[in-house]
Amino acid sequence: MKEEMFCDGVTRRDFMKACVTATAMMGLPFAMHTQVAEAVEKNGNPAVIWLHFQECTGCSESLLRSSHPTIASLILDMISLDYHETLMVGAGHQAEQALHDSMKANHGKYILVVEGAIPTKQNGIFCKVSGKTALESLQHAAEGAAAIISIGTCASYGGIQAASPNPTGAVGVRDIIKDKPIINIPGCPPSPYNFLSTVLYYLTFKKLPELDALGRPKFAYGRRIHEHCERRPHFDAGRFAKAYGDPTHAQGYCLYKLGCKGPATYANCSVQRFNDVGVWPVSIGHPCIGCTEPDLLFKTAIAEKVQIHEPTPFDSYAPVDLKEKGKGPDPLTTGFVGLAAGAALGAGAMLAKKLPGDAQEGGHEKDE
Ligand code: FSX
Ligand code: SF4
Ligand code: F3S
Repeated sequence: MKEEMFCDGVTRRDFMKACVTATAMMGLPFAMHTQVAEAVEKNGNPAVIWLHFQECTGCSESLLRSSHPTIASLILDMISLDYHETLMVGAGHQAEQALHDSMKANHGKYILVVEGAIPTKQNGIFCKVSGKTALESLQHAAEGAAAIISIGTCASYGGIQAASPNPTGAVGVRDIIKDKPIINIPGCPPSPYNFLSTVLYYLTFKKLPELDALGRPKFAYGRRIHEHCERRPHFDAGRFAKAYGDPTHAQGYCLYKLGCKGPATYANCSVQRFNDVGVWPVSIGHPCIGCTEPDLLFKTAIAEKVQIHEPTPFDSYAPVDLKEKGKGPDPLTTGFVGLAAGAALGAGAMLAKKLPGDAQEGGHEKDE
């Protein structure tokens, strides 16, 4: 029997699965996934204008490379993407006309998505598209926007362009636009699911999700990576990887001593994972570099250890099986457990308290 399609390349079944995942991610009761799906069908197709400034286009790439269901197909079918410099077929005057027409026709209603940082030194001459500086384009497009989504760390806080000595004076959208609702979806690149869930939330409830002090949706950035990392049992047991490629690393030990910023990084990478193949940086052996945090990414060395403040307990207690290294608790299960409740403060947290600074070299560590 031929499967019913939601849109080109996405079956209705995949669409419903995406709604269930997004509903869980947003921390909503399971039963609400039908409301989310209905809202998409009823309120879908808001006009979206997507501007690119100083960046690597990895945010768009991350979105386009996702599959099962093709998140890009889903998003592109849910919204009316009127202007996106790297995806649109039109170029030159034709593209500029599309931008102008959409901004005029949808004034006050369109969602502005910004990818990339905005240079501000010397009146922003370091980034120009169609004769206008990024600064001018952003200010102009923001005027008629209902809300702005800063996708990626560059648009959120300046990203790599803002790394010292920040020669172009690169900043994020929130440093420039002060009179519009702005949602930051940081990550370098960010999870496409966080973008999808934010758009779904907006379509369903006609308002922004609850944001933290850095403008990030709490449903995606409300917990530290360290609270739901599959290597956490190793951390709690004092087993740390000492060098890349050595037996401690190969056995999947905790990456804290290699500089993992998970204890200070708010994100859902270990729960949602990337590329639909269940991986994320820590699962493939690289320490988290804190790419969702303005004070960590490009501000601290990869090997630099973070201080652990307010130690929090691990959110699930999956067993550590050294024969199956890297295969931690099921991401969705971890997510649900994480959403449900925090566990009691345990021995791991007490150990964590002793780790900052030189104390982490103490007697808890095991060398096996
Ligand atoms: Fe920045 Fe987007 Fe990093 Fe790149 O374009 S968040 S450099 S992965 O992808 O803006
Ligand atoms: Fe996971 Fe990093 Fe925390 Fe270790 S320090 S448990 S690798 S998040
Ligand atoms: Fe970034 Fe750390 Fe996640 S580096 S992708 S926040 S694991």
